[in-house]
Amino acid sequence: MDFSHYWSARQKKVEVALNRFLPSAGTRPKTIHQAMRYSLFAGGKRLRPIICLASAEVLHGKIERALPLACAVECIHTYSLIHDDLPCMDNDDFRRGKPTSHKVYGEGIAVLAGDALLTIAFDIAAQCPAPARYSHAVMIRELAHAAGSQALVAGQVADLEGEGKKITPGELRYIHENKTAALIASSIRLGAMSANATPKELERLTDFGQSLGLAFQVIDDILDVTQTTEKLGKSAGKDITAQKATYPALLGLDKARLEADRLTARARTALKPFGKDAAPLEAIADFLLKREN
Ligand code: GRG
Repeated sequence: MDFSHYWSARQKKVEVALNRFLPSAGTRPKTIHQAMRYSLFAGGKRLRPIICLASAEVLHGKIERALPLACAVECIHTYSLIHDDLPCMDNDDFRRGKPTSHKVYGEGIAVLAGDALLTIAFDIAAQCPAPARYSHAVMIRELAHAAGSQALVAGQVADLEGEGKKITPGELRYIHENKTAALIASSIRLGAMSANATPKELERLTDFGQSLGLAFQVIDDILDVTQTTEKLGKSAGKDITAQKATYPALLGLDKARLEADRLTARARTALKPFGKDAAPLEAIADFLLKREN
């Protein structure tokens, strides 16, 4: 498998679909549609939509059927980044290699661009054809849960409340599971649902997604202390400045790396029953472990 070709072809597919789903930059009111597009097309990796499509692919589903769900997840992710960067949250000036939304459009429009991306995600997801085992209601509720107060928002709340405090490894895991792993696991689950996964297949892919999501955040914590702002496209060293609890801070860099290895191995084990069909997801897990941004 030529992974870099696979990844860039999938990115292209996602870019084209997102462009089709989003109102044009000239749609009234222009400012909000420009701001939504500014952040959405700022050069994100497209990890979540790509794993959503790959999950469908593992089950021999058509990736076109998963595309609306993949794009919906990316809209939710981008909303969360815009809001996370606001002065009242993480207060960052730099994201995806560009000035953050509020730096370009002001705080009011940045809040609204996030709101509008969150809302349009559900409109886009509803355009996914429903497979036999999963109704639209089930898939929309999956997305709502992943974005809501018991997952993504829960993680952000715990993160905000934990700043400057000494937190336990269990509390750190709670933050990472909710702030990061929940949306990653849901991306996998939604891709699997679009391909009409059996309950057992869905369970295995959920296990994969949860371990991959945690590994992704441990690696993100490591990169924050080992990479430059230019390489990351977002401010490096932020976690230390904000006195955030991270895996390197809690365990040290070497043990944090071992934890990322362990979680990636656990993710790969969950794929074993799929045999060779799981090749795209295995390759993605390996790529994420070695990534530099
Ligand atoms: C505002 C409700 C709300 C939640 C914010 C996403 C988030 C929660 C905070 C952003 C900061 C952070 C470290 C989040 C953890 C998830 C993460 C590592 C996001 C960055 O994801 P990438 O690397 O980003 O996939 P790109 O830009 O490539 O899409």
